[in-house]
Order: sequence, then structure tokens, then C-alpha cells
Amino acid sequence: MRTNIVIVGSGPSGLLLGQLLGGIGVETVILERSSREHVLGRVRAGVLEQGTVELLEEAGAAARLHAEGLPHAGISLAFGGGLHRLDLTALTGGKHVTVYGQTEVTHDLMDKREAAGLTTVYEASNVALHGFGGETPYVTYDKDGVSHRIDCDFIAGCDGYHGVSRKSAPERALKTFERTYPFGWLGVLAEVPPADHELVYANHERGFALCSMRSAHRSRYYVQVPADERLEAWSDDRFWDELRRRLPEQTAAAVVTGPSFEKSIAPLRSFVAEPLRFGRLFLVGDAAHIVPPTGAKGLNLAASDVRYLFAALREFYLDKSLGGLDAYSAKALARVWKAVRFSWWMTTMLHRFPDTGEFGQRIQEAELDYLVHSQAASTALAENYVGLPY
Ligand code: FAS
Ligand code: PHB
Repeated sequence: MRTNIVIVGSGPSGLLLGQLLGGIGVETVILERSSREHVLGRVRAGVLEQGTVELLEEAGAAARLHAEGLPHAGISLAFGGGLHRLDLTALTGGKHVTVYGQTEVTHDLMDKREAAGLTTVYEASNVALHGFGGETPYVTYDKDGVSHRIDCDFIAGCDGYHGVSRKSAPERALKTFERTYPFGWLGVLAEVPPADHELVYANHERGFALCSMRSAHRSRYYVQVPADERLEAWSDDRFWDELRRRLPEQTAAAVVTGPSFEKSIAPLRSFVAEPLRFGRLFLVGDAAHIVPPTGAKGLNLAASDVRYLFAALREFYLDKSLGGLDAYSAKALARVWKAVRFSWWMTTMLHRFPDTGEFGQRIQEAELDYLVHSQAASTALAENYVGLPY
């Protein structure tokens, strides 16, 4: 078999890249190791930057997003018993974010791909990348006990942190940067109305908490837990009690509790791999970088990489120029590192660190107090949160 581009991974980055390329007549095959149902069963991101929405519009996959997504003009920071709203739209000259679950983005992109008759091979095992250091790369994989080979022009590694693509890069050519955090996020989904009409990020001496949502009837909440915490230790009652302890009184009183239908613990880490290109292999999204979800950047950074790589591939196929592909890694990484910094800063400002002590708690509260009363500091947070220019 032959195609223009083999995309490894059917997450948001692989699907979005495939949809955009399909729109300009560039053929792709997506190889996904899990089943379609497993991919759709994941609960992850919830906040889309305007640039991500625009890319989904360009891919023709934004109809449901505009019908069901929730435009948000602000967020609130809770600390010292008070609640402080940041008017993102006023601070950024009119920008906003859209609350729309990653699961829905993935579903919409899968539907578009299937409607276009584009090929995705689910439950593809033993995916292996070959020849990407030269001009004739190819990918092999097994499906239902049969081995297959796909020859292609390029390989897009959209297979996440645990994927095969980054691990296929020549070790001497790859540099990685990492910081792990001594805590994780315990998240629940419940069919209950949200406690606030916008997101609430809470700093509390017991630990961080986040009030988010998926719709006016479905809430997404998180509390910080130790990195080695066991999910079995958390009944719904314990979760709701701990969440309300970490929120200001008026917000806690507005929390509507109910049975969770999803409960999971996500570890937090900052990770970047450089460069993002190895000959005819390109790394995209979580395959190349991971951010703590505090800044709501993970999914949006995946879309950012897709925007740069799509523009470069369009230049190659339509203008026969390699310039965009040569510039992809540096361009994408420049924006990645700014989002990695912002996510690290939000995480260090809002979470309880084991060794931070009373002094550290006071410093965090002082930084938050300065932030919500300084136009300059609030603007800096707002312009990063809604998404920096590309
Ligand atoms: P993904 O990991 O989504 O997709 C990679 C795909 O490749 C997967 O379908 C995988 O099955 C497949 N794959 C892996 N190895 C393969 C192989 N060898 N062969 C073939 N296929 C292979 N971001 C936020 O902004 N906010 C959040 O709250 C948030 N919460 C998160 C919670 C968790 C538990 C995790 C893991 C991530 C979270 N993220 C969050 C980040 C997340 O949204 C990612 O940024 C986003 O999924 C990135 O998309 P992709 O790059 O497509 O990678
Ligand atoms: C979510 O709704 O899952 C969410 C929102 C904002 C974040 C992280 C997660 O910063």
C-alpha cells in the first residue's frame, strides 16, 4: 500500500491533521493501536483556545462545537476565602475561550473522517517506523494477525507520550526536558449543574481544586492529590466534601453533588522533546510535549503543532517547497515552550507543594493578591490563557 502521509495515532492531533490534509487532497492513513470506542472513552481536556476553534472550523468540524460549546469570557481565582474574577475578554481586547470536551472534538473529527471515506486502521499493533532518515519512509503494523506495510512521503507521529514515534527517533539526536510534580489531579464527571458559570481555579492550604464543566448540566471537578494516591481511597462523598473544603463559602454552597460517572487520577508533568523533526518523521502534540493541565494547554498545544505542520505540508505539496518543513520544529517549539512556562507558572502558583510550608503558602497568596489587583499581571495571565499568537 502507498499513501502520502502515515499518521500514527487517532487522538485529536492525528485526526485534525488528517482532516486538514484531506481538505487539500493530500492522502493520509491513520494507524491507531486502540479501538475507536476506547479512544472515545477517554475524558481529558475541556477548554479550547480561539485558535483551536478556528482550526476546527477550517477542518469543517466545528458545527457541534458552535451549537453546544460554551464561550467563556472569564475565569475566577479563589484564594484566602475570596473569589476574584478575571475578565479575559476585557483584558485581551475581545478574546474568549470555549468550553467543549476533548471527547466531543475527537468524536466530531472521527465522524468527519469517516464521512470523507478516509482510512483509519484501529487496533493496529506493532506499529514500526522505517526509512524516515532517507527519502522513502514506510510503516509496518499488524492487524488481525496479518502484517502490513505502507510506503509514504512522510510520517506524522501523533501517538502521544507513550507512543512509538518519539521512541523511534535516533537517541543521540533527541534531547528531552522534564519536571515531574509531587501530586496529581483526581477528577470526576457528574451529571449535575456547575457551581459557577465559569471556571474556578482554587488555591487552598489543603490543596488545589478546579471547578469546570462540560455543559449546563454536566460538571467536571478536580482536586489535587498526592502523586501516589489510590483511586479506591476516594468515595464520591469524600470527594465532594474535600472539594467544598477547598472552595470559598459562596462557591462551596453552590456545588450540587451527585453520583460521579467518571473518576480518574492524572499524573502531572512538564515534558518537552527536541527537535520535532527527524528527516521525514515529524512529532506532534503529546508525542513531543506534556504540560500540567493547570493552564488548559495540552490539547491546544497539539492543535498548535498541527497548524504549523499542516501549513508546512501544504507548502510542500502545493508549492513544492521544503521551507516550511525545515522551519516546523523551531516554529512549533517556540510556542510550545511559552505554553510550558505558563502551565508551570500556573501550577506552582496554585498547588500545595509538600515542602512549601506556611511561608510558601503566604507567598502564593501574595502573588495571587497582586495578580488580581494588577492590570498588568492580570493581562499577562489572560493573554496566555486565551492563547498567544501563532
Ligand atoms: P493523544 O494521547 O490524545 O492521542 C495519541 C493516540 O495515539 C492515542 O489514541 C493512542 O491510543 C495512540 N497511540 C499511542 N501509541 C500508539 C502506537 N504505538 N501505535 C498507534 N497508535 C498509538 N489537556 C488539557 O488541556 N486539559 C486537561 O484537563 C487534560 N487532562 C488530561 C488528562 C489525562 C489523563 C491525559 C493523559 C491528558 C490530559 N490532557 C489535558 C492532555 C490531553 O488533552 C492531550 O494534550 C491531548 O490528548 C493531545 O492529543 P494528541 O497529541 O492527539 O495525543
Ligand atoms: C477540564 O474541564 O477538564 C479542564 C479545564 C481547565 C483546565 C484543566 C481541565 O485547566
